[in-house]
Amino acid sequence: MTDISTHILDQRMRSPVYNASGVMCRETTELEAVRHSDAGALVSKSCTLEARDGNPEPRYAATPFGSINSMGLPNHGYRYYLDYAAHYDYTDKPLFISISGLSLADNLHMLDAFQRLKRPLLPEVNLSCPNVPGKPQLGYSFDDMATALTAIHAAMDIPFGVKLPPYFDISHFEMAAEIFNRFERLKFLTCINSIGNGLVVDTDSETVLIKPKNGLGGIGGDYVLPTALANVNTFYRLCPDKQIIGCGGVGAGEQVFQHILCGASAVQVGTRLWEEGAGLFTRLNQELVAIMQRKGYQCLADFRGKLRTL
Ligand code: RRO
Repeated sequence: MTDISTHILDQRMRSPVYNASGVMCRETTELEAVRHSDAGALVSKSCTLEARDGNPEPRYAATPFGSINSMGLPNHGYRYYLDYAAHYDYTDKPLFISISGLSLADNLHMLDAFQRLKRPLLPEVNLSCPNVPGKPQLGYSFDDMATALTAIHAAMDIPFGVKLPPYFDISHFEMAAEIFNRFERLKFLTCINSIGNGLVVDTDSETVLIKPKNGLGGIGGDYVLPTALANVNTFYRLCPDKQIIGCGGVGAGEQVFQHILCGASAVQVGTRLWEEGAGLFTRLNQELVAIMQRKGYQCLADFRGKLRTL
């Protein structure tokens, strides 16, 4: 028997794979589809204090190697997801709630409402939305991020996590890790959000693919796998008391395996889920099991974080 179950904090997941925030999670019908799939957990669309329509369309495009998006945080407002979380059956699979306030005060307000539910939901604070014009990604401003985490940590009685932008420089990994390690109840780091502000060009029409921001948008899919794995493995090494959730470039069981080998405790899927739908999770589980059987691994702990260097 091959066991692909995992834990985030004390919560068991039957499979390590689930949706990345932003994909199949804005509507309760979509959240329910992920819940009824072979995903091991689900996470809601990043929410704001008030509902948002998001950026003008087209704002997502599939490309040969992945996707580009500038959704602009379309969501129903936090009360909609609060209601879902209030009625959720937590014996089924873990529920993560993504929070992406437009200010620290908004984040504190929403986090307080969610923790007052006194349910075992797992808040994932999004420090890395690349697509709201005029709002820089907090994860790239180390002083502002430290200030925000200090206030959030002081206000939180329950464990929480953060969704991080990709980092590209060793000094930035070290500075970010030093900040995260200050906060005991910050228990998980989700690496990575899309690579912000890429540009995909159509040669025939000589145009951009999406309307907002002159075509700039967050890049996901195959393009981002090496960056995602670098972030997972580096924070796994630098933050030994945190759990890492991998995200980026997963299209098959092989990439799930690689994320776990680099140290991920669970693995989110964005672009590929958008393209393939929730049946994807059944396939990923089967492909992961096949790789583990070929290698003689019985459970994820047999290889998690055991990436070898030369
Ligand atoms: O809604 C979005 O445009 C969006 C968000 Br909040 C995010 O965190 N990452 C992304 O690629 N798109």
